Amino acid sequence: MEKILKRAIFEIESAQKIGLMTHVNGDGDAFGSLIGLQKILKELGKETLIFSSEPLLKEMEYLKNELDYNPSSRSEKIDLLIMLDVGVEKRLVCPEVYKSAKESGTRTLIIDHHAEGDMYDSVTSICRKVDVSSTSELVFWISQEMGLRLNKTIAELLLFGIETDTNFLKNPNTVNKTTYMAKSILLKYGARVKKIKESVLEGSSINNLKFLGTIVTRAKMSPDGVMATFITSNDLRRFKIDPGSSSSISNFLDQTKDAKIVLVAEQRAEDKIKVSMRSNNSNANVAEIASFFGGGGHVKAAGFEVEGDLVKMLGL
Ligand SMILES: [Mn+2]
Repeated sequence: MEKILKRAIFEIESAQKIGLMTHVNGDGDAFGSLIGLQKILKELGKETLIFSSEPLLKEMEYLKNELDYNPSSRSEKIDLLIMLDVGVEKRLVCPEVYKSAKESGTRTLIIDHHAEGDMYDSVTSICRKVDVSSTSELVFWISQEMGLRLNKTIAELLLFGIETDTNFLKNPNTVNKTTYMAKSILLKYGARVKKIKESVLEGSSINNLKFLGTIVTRAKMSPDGVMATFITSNDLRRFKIDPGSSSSISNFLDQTKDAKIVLVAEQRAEDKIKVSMRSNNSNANVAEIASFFGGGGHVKAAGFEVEGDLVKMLGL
Protein backbone atom coordinates (compact mmCIF):
# COMPACT_ATOMS: atom_id res chain seq x y z
CA MET A 1 0.00 0.00 0.00
CA GLU A 2 2.82 2.42 0.96
CA LYS A 3 4.20 2.54 -2.58
CA ILE A 4 0.77 3.30 -4.03
CA LEU A 5 0.23 6.15 -1.55
CA LYS A 6 3.65 7.63 -2.31
CA ARG A 7 2.61 8.27 -5.92
CA ALA A 8 -0.22 10.53 -4.78
CA ILE A 9 1.99 12.25 -2.21
CA PHE A 10 4.63 13.00 -4.85
CA GLU A 11 2.05 14.66 -7.13
CA ILE A 12 0.48 16.65 -4.29
CA GLU A 13 3.83 17.90 -3.02
CA SER A 14 4.92 18.98 -6.51
CA ALA A 15 1.81 21.11 -7.15
CA GLN A 16 0.56 24.43 -5.80
CA LYS A 17 -2.80 24.95 -7.52
CA ILE A 18 -4.80 21.74 -7.51
CA GLY A 19 -8.14 20.91 -9.16
CA LEU A 20 -10.32 18.09 -7.86
CA MET A 21 -13.10 16.16 -9.54
CA THR A 22 -15.17 13.02 -9.04
CA HIS A 23 -17.86 11.02 -10.88
CA VAL A 24 -21.41 11.91 -11.89
CA ASN A 25 -24.22 11.23 -9.41
CA GLY A 26 -21.69 11.62 -6.63
CA ASP A 27 -22.30 9.34 -3.62
CA GLY A 28 -20.99 9.49 -0.06
CA ASP A 29 -17.55 8.22 -1.03
CA ALA A 30 -17.26 10.59 -4.00
CA PHE A 31 -18.15 13.67 -1.92
CA GLY A 32 -16.37 12.46 1.22
CA SER A 33 -13.08 11.93 -0.59
CA LEU A 34 -13.50 15.03 -2.79
CA ILE A 35 -14.17 17.56 -0.03
CA GLY A 36 -12.09 15.68 2.54
CA LEU A 37 -9.03 15.84 0.28
CA GLN A 38 -9.74 19.47 -0.63
CA LYS A 39 -9.64 20.37 3.05
CA ILE A 40 -6.43 18.40 3.58
CA LEU A 41 -4.82 20.24 0.66
CA LYS A 42 -5.94 23.59 2.07
CA GLU A 43 -4.34 22.73 5.40
CA LEU A 44 -1.16 22.03 3.46
CA GLY A 45 -1.34 25.56 2.06
CA LYS A 46 -2.41 24.56 -1.45
CA GLU A 47 -4.78 26.52 -3.63
CA THR A 48 -7.72 24.25 -4.52
CA LEU A 49 -10.63 24.20 -6.92
CA ILE A 50 -13.45 21.67 -7.21
CA PHE A 51 -14.76 21.00 -10.71
CA SER A 52 -18.42 20.00 -10.64
CA SER A 53 -21.88 20.93 -11.77
CA GLU A 54 -23.60 18.90 -9.06
CA PRO A 55 -25.11 20.10 -5.80
CA LEU A 56 -23.74 18.85 -2.50
CA LEU A 57 -24.97 15.38 -1.54
CA LYS A 58 -28.27 15.74 0.31
CA GLU A 59 -27.14 13.55 3.21
CA MET A 60 -24.07 15.76 3.70
CA GLU A 61 -26.01 18.98 4.05
CA TYR A 62 -25.84 18.82 7.82
CA LEU A 63 -22.13 19.64 7.41
CA LYS A 64 -22.78 22.42 4.88
CA ASN A 65 -21.52 25.33 6.98
CA GLU A 66 -18.14 23.72 7.46
CA LEU A 67 -17.66 22.69 3.84
CA ASP A 68 -17.77 25.86 1.70
CA TYR A 69 -18.61 23.75 -1.34
CA ASN A 70 -18.37 26.18 -4.28
CA PRO A 71 -17.64 24.14 -7.38
CA SER A 72 -16.99 25.50 -10.84
CA SER A 73 -17.38 23.67 -14.12
CA ARG A 74 -15.14 25.97 -16.14
CA SER A 75 -11.65 24.80 -16.97
CA GLU A 76 -8.86 26.82 -15.36
CA LYS A 77 -5.09 26.69 -15.31
CA ILE A 78 -3.91 24.33 -12.56
CA ASP A 79 -0.73 22.39 -11.77
CA LEU A 80 -2.48 19.11 -11.03
CA LEU A 81 -5.91 17.59 -11.62
CA ILE A 82 -6.93 14.91 -9.11
CA MET A 83 -9.79 12.59 -10.06
CA LEU A 84 -11.35 10.69 -7.18
CA ASP A 85 -13.41 7.49 -7.10
CA VAL A 86 -13.55 7.23 -10.89
CA GLY A 87 -11.64 5.47 -13.66
CA VAL A 88 -14.07 5.76 -16.55
CA GLU A 89 -13.74 8.98 -18.57
CA LYS A 90 -17.44 9.01 -19.46
CA ARG A 91 -18.32 9.03 -15.76
CA LEU A 92 -16.36 12.21 -14.97
CA VAL A 93 -18.57 15.05 -13.81
CA CYS A 94 -16.67 17.50 -16.08
CA PRO A 95 -15.00 15.42 -18.81
CA GLU A 96 -14.01 18.56 -20.74
CA VAL A 97 -11.86 19.71 -17.81
CA TYR A 98 -9.93 16.43 -18.01
CA LYS A 99 -9.60 16.74 -21.78
CA SER A 100 -8.21 20.25 -21.62
CA ALA A 101 -5.84 19.24 -18.79
CA LYS A 102 -4.49 16.46 -20.98
CA GLU A 103 -4.15 18.74 -24.01
CA SER A 104 -2.26 21.38 -22.06
CA GLY A 105 0.06 18.83 -20.49
CA THR A 106 -1.26 19.40 -16.95
CA ARG A 107 -0.37 16.56 -14.58
CA THR A 108 -3.25 14.23 -13.73
CA LEU A 109 -3.69 11.87 -10.79
CA ILE A 110 -6.36 9.24 -10.13
CA ILE A 111 -7.14 8.09 -6.58
CA ASP A 112 -9.56 5.19 -6.87
CA HIS A 113 -10.65 1.69 -5.85
CA HIS A 114 -12.68 0.67 -8.90
CA ALA A 115 -12.15 -2.52 -10.88
CA GLU A 116 -12.62 -1.25 -14.41
CA GLY A 117 -11.63 2.00 -16.08
CA ASP A 118 -10.31 3.43 -19.33
CA MET A 119 -8.30 6.30 -17.81
CA TYR A 120 -5.85 4.32 -15.69
CA ASP A 121 -3.23 4.14 -18.43
CA SER A 122 -3.57 7.69 -19.64
CA VAL A 123 -3.05 9.71 -16.44
CA THR A 124 0.32 10.90 -15.15
CA SER A 125 0.06 9.05 -11.84
CA ILE A 126 -2.27 6.60 -10.25
CA CYS A 127 -3.01 5.71 -6.64
CA ARG A 128 -5.42 2.80 -6.92
CA LYS A 129 -6.14 -0.27 -4.84
CA VAL A 130 -9.20 -2.37 -5.64
CA ASP A 131 -9.45 -4.26 -2.36
CA VAL A 132 -9.65 -1.13 -0.25
CA SER A 133 -13.09 -0.17 1.15
CA SER A 134 -13.39 3.22 -0.48
CA THR A 135 -11.59 6.15 -2.04
CA SER A 136 -12.11 7.99 1.24
CA GLU A 137 -10.07 5.29 2.99
CA LEU A 138 -7.28 5.77 0.44
CA VAL A 139 -7.32 9.52 1.05
CA PHE A 140 -7.13 8.80 4.77
CA TRP A 141 -4.05 6.58 4.36
CA ILE A 142 -2.43 9.21 2.14
CA SER A 143 -2.88 11.74 4.95
CA GLN A 144 -1.41 9.30 7.48
CA GLU A 145 1.56 8.53 5.24
CA MET A 146 2.16 12.30 5.16
CA GLY A 147 2.05 12.34 8.95
CA LEU A 148 -0.95 14.70 9.17
CA ARG A 149 -3.38 15.13 12.04
CA LEU A 150 -6.90 15.63 10.76
CA ASN A 151 -9.49 18.00 12.15
CA LYS A 152 -13.00 16.86 13.09
CA THR A 153 -14.65 17.88 9.82
CA ILE A 154 -12.10 16.14 7.60
CA ALA A 155 -12.32 13.03 9.78
CA GLU A 156 -16.10 12.96 9.49
CA LEU A 157 -16.04 13.48 5.71
CA LEU A 158 -13.66 10.56 5.24
CA LEU A 159 -15.61 8.33 7.63
CA PHE A 160 -18.79 9.30 5.77
CA GLY A 161 -17.26 7.88 2.58
CA ILE A 162 -16.03 4.72 4.28
CA GLU A 163 -19.36 4.02 6.03
CA THR A 164 -21.55 4.66 3.00
CA ASP A 165 -19.38 2.73 0.52
CA THR A 166 -19.37 -0.35 2.78
CA ASN A 167 -23.00 -0.25 3.90
CA PHE A 168 -21.77 0.67 7.41
CA LEU A 169 -18.90 -1.81 7.37
CA LYS A 170 -21.26 -4.70 6.69
CA ASN A 171 -19.76 -5.71 3.36
CA PRO A 172 -17.18 -8.43 4.16
CA ASN A 173 -15.61 -8.24 0.71
CA THR A 174 -14.44 -4.66 0.86
CA VAL A 175 -13.99 -4.20 4.60
CA ASN A 176 -10.45 -5.11 5.66
CA LYS A 177 -8.31 -4.82 8.75
CA THR A 178 -7.18 -1.45 7.39
CA THR A 179 -10.80 -0.23 7.27
CA TYR A 180 -11.26 -0.82 11.00
CA MET A 181 -7.90 0.80 11.71
CA ALA A 182 -8.88 3.83 9.63
CA LYS A 183 -12.25 4.06 11.35
CA SER A 184 -10.77 3.90 14.83
CA ILE A 185 -8.28 6.68 14.07
CA LEU A 186 -10.99 8.82 12.43
CA LEU A 187 -13.15 8.38 15.53
CA LYS A 188 -10.21 9.48 17.64
CA TYR A 189 -9.94 12.60 15.46
CA GLY A 190 -13.57 13.39 16.28
CA ALA A 191 -15.67 11.89 13.47
CA ARG A 192 -19.22 11.21 14.68
CA VAL A 193 -20.56 7.93 13.38
CA LYS A 194 -23.95 8.64 14.95
CA LYS A 195 -24.36 11.85 12.92
CA ILE A 196 -23.48 10.01 9.72
CA LYS A 197 -25.97 7.23 10.46
CA GLU A 198 -28.73 9.66 11.36
CA SER A 199 -28.23 11.66 8.21
CA VAL A 200 -28.11 8.63 5.91
CA LEU A 201 -31.06 6.89 7.55
CA GLU A 202 -33.16 10.04 7.90
CA GLY A 203 -35.28 8.99 4.95
CA SER A 204 -36.18 5.63 6.43
CA SER A 205 -39.78 5.22 7.47
CA ILE A 206 -42.60 2.66 7.36
CA ASN A 207 -43.29 3.91 3.85
CA ASN A 208 -39.72 3.04 2.81
CA LEU A 209 -40.06 -0.42 4.33
CA LYS A 210 -43.29 -0.99 2.40
CA PHE A 211 -41.54 0.11 -0.78
CA LEU A 212 -38.68 -2.27 -0.01
CA GLY A 213 -41.19 -5.07 0.69
CA THR A 214 -42.92 -4.49 -2.64
CA ILE A 215 -39.70 -4.63 -4.62
CA VAL A 216 -38.36 -7.63 -2.70
CA THR A 217 -41.63 -9.57 -3.06
CA ARG A 218 -41.29 -9.16 -6.79
CA ALA A 219 -37.80 -10.68 -6.94
CA LYS A 220 -37.41 -13.85 -8.97
CA MET A 221 -34.52 -16.28 -8.85
CA SER A 222 -33.22 -18.22 -11.84
CA PRO A 223 -32.06 -21.85 -11.36
CA ASP A 224 -28.42 -20.73 -11.58
CA GLY A 225 -28.84 -18.22 -8.78
CA VAL A 226 -29.46 -14.86 -10.43
CA MET A 227 -31.97 -12.94 -8.34
CA ALA A 228 -33.63 -10.11 -10.23
CA THR A 229 -36.22 -7.49 -9.50
CA PHE A 230 -37.28 -4.09 -10.84
CA ILE A 231 -38.52 -0.63 -9.84
CA THR A 232 -40.85 1.26 -12.19
CA SER A 233 -41.52 5.01 -12.25
CA ASN A 234 -44.97 4.19 -10.94
CA ASP A 235 -43.43 2.52 -7.85
CA LEU A 236 -41.36 5.65 -7.18
CA ARG A 237 -44.42 7.86 -7.50
CA ARG A 238 -46.66 5.62 -5.41
CA PHE A 239 -44.21 5.44 -2.49
CA LYS A 240 -42.80 8.96 -3.03
CA ILE A 241 -39.26 7.62 -3.35
CA ASP A 242 -36.47 9.57 -5.08
CA PRO A 243 -34.82 7.82 -8.03
CA GLY A 244 -31.60 6.07 -7.12
CA SER A 245 -32.83 3.35 -4.77
CA SER A 246 -31.64 0.46 -6.96
CA SER A 247 -28.27 0.29 -5.22
CA SER A 248 -29.69 0.22 -1.70
CA ILE A 249 -32.19 -2.47 -2.71
CA SER A 250 -29.46 -4.56 -4.32
CA ASN A 251 -27.36 -4.15 -1.15
CA PHE A 252 -30.33 -5.40 0.85
CA LEU A 253 -30.98 -8.45 -1.37
CA ASP A 254 -27.28 -9.22 -1.41
CA GLN A 255 -27.38 -9.89 2.32
CA THR A 256 -29.32 -13.08 1.68
CA LYS A 257 -27.36 -16.26 1.11
CA ASP A 258 -29.54 -17.50 -1.76
CA ALA A 259 -28.48 -15.32 -4.64
CA LYS A 260 -25.19 -15.66 -6.52
CA ILE A 261 -25.88 -12.47 -8.45
CA VAL A 262 -28.39 -9.79 -7.50
CA LEU A 263 -29.75 -7.59 -10.27
CA VAL A 264 -32.05 -4.62 -9.73
CA ALA A 265 -33.37 -2.63 -12.70
CA GLU A 266 -34.76 0.80 -12.01
CA GLN A 267 -36.49 3.26 -14.34
CA ARG A 268 -34.40 6.40 -13.76
CA ALA A 269 -35.84 8.59 -16.49
CA GLU A 270 -38.42 8.21 -19.22
CA ASP A 271 -36.22 6.13 -21.46
CA LYS A 272 -33.36 5.28 -19.12
CA ILE A 273 -32.95 2.17 -16.99
CA LYS A 274 -30.25 1.80 -14.36
CA VAL A 275 -29.19 -1.73 -13.50
CA SER A 276 -27.40 -2.36 -10.19
CA MET A 277 -25.65 -5.66 -9.60
CA ARG A 278 -24.10 -7.38 -6.58
CA SER A 279 -22.25 -10.68 -6.23
CA ASN A 280 -21.01 -10.94 -2.68
CA ASN A 281 -22.06 -14.58 -2.39
CA SER A 282 -20.17 -15.83 -5.43
CA ASN A 283 -17.09 -15.25 -7.52
CA ALA A 284 -19.02 -13.59 -10.32
CA ASN A 285 -17.32 -10.44 -11.61
CA VAL A 286 -20.20 -8.00 -12.07
CA ALA A 287 -17.80 -5.19 -13.03
CA GLU A 288 -17.05 -7.15 -16.18
CA ILE A 289 -20.74 -7.51 -16.97
CA ALA A 290 -21.25 -3.80 -16.32
CA SER A 291 -18.36 -2.76 -18.55
CA PHE A 292 -19.80 -4.89 -21.35
CA PHE A 293 -22.81 -2.57 -21.21
CA GLY A 294 -20.70 0.57 -20.91
CA GLY A 295 -20.98 0.86 -17.12
CA GLY A 296 -18.49 0.23 -14.35
CA GLY A 297 -17.90 -0.48 -10.69
CA HIS A 298 -16.28 -3.13 -8.56
CA VAL A 299 -15.94 -6.89 -8.87
CA LYS A 300 -18.81 -7.43 -6.43
CA ALA A 301 -20.84 -4.24 -6.91
CA ALA A 302 -21.34 -2.59 -10.28
CA GLY A 303 -23.94 -1.03 -12.53
CA PHE A 304 -24.78 0.24 -15.97
CA GLU A 305 -27.48 2.16 -17.84
CA VAL A 306 -29.50 1.10 -20.84
CA GLU A 307 -32.18 2.80 -22.86
CA GLY A 308 -35.68 1.53 -22.56
CA ASP A 309 -38.97 1.44 -20.71
CA LEU A 310 -39.39 -1.32 -18.13
CA VAL A 311 -43.18 -1.33 -18.35
CA LYS A 312 -43.03 -1.96 -22.10
CA MET A 313 -40.10 -4.38 -21.91
CA LEU A 314 -41.70 -6.53 -19.21
CA GLY A 315 -45.21 -6.22 -20.62
CA LEU A 316 -46.60 -4.92 -17.32
MN1 LIG B 1 -16.27 4.53 -3.96
